[in-house]
Amino acid sequence: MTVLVPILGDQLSPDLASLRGCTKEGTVLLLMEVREETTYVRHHKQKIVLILSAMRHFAEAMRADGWTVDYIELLDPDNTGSFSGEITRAAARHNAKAIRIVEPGEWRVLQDLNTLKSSLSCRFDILPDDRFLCSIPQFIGWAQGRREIRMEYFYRDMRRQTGLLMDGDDEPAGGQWNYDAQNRASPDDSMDPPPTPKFRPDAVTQAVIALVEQEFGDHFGTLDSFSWPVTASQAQTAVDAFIEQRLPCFGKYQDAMVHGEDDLFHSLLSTSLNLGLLDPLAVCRKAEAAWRAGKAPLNAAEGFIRQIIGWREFIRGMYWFEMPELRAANALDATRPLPEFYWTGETDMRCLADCVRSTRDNAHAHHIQRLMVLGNFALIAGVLPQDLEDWFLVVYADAYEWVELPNVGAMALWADKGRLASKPYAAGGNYINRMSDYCSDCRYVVSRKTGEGACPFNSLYWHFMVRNRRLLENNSRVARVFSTWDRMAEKKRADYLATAEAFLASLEPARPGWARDEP
Ligand code: FAD
Ligand code: DLZ
Ligand code: SF4
Repeated sequence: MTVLVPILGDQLSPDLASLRGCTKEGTVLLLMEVREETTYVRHHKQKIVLILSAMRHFAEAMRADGWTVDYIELLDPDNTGSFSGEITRAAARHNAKAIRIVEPGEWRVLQDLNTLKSSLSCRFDILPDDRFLCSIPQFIGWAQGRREIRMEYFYRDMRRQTGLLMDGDDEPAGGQWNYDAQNRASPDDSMDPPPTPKFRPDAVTQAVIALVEQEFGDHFGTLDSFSWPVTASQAQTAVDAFIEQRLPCFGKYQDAMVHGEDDLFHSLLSTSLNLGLLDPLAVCRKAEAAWRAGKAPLNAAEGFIRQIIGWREFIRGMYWFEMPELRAANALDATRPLPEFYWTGETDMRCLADCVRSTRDNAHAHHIQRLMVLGNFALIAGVLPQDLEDWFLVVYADAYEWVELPNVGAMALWADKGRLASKPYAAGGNYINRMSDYCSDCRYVVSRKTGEGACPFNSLYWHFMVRNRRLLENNSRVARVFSTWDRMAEKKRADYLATAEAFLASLEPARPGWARDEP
């Protein structure tokens, strides 16, 4: 009689709660490559390679450490194609007296596991995922009953809880909790981002690449440049390179965008954090140590740590707090289908074309590209949230619903009516021009507001505000926008709206089948 410990593809951590207290002799670890997960959306090819290769490497490492691992490959003829089917089969195969699993990252999978639990006769424990610093009940306790749920206050509690960047129990290092005001520099000539480490595919990854080309060859994205860390030790190499070479400028240029420069000073650690190859707290402690040793400024270390113990934890808490309603949320009644250029990159808008190119080639785009270019465009063009959510879930190697959905639905599209973000992140071309070098070579003219050749972001911004006036004009952070609109000459207002409408009419909707298989 054994204990069966199923480990999901984003739970690749040797100190999982489900393994604690288990003996190597009496335990079987179960890893499952299943079609339900590889195809519930048509993931970017690099995302599937990353997850399956990391799973295979993790299984090897656990075997080498003395654990018994039952690994179900995708093409195993007996593979039932689902977590439930494979756990049921394995429970019988190993005569399991108990099953222990860490709670999954996604609501959809938790529903399936709860159904499975009620159908199996052996003991079935679903344990909290304590790789996150804030448990789901702790977050819900914090959020429930608050008038405003804001990341900043949550983040301060996480600083106190972890002791990161604290002077004593209650004082933030340097006297301020947040140095964001120093983190908004535009790109400039002195910027010289060092190359990020690239991890060339080994034999295991190459076998998975061949498998993915064979089974999912028509999914979005290219595989030529696959170089993500697929083991914990590669991920550590990436952390060390980041802390030493890029952390010092991370804060300052956090919001900058440069055509063809895909990584800048970002860490590129999200794929490893989300797979479980890295411990978030350990990564933050390294960043803090770099600051304390005088190797990185405080605004950089604080900015980076805030992304992880603030935003990442907050987003995960909000997911479980708001599901399942968040998946259907559409507070702004947006109905436009996602434009085809999100998949093809074929658009004259240089900012969007570059972001889609990076997404296709790397299964990655950095935060400000996701929020202020890809998200902002969809927001002001009125794209249906569920279309954009599917796109984001497909295209990024770090995308799981727990992190994608609150970022896209709530942060970028304000579909939750501001429960997560106090105002919509809507912006015209000026913002993109200030933070990037995109506009100088664009077919559109960023300073032109209306008519032929005008940057589409400019008129769409006003079209969005006017469309949503009823909901937004009572928001104190947006209200003055409407005073500006009301003071504009009538002709100018009409030109804005007509320019936006002509542009919207020219958008080609995405053909069906990019994100999900057609029924
Ligand atoms: P860095 O800029 O180096 O930041 C460091 C770390 O902070 C990241 O690795 C990540 O773990 C964390 N982080 C920063 N911001 C966020 C955030 N808003 N939410 C959660 N974690 C954060 N991140 C994902 O991991 N998966 C997603 O599917 C995802 N979808 C997004 C969709 C939109 C519309 C937006 C605006 C953001 C999204 N993010 C997502 C957050 C962020 O863009 C990525 O985490 C980041 O770009 C990953 O690159 P990096 O590791 O170089 O990050
Ligand atoms: C995303 C993904 C993919 C593409 N494939 C698998 C897989 O074959 N086996 C697996 O265990 N996990 C996979 N995953 C990750 C799961 O979708 C993820 O673990 C759940 O959605 C819970 O977050
Ligand atoms: Fe994007 Fe407008 Fe700038 Fe062109 S001009 S790159 S469309 S913001």
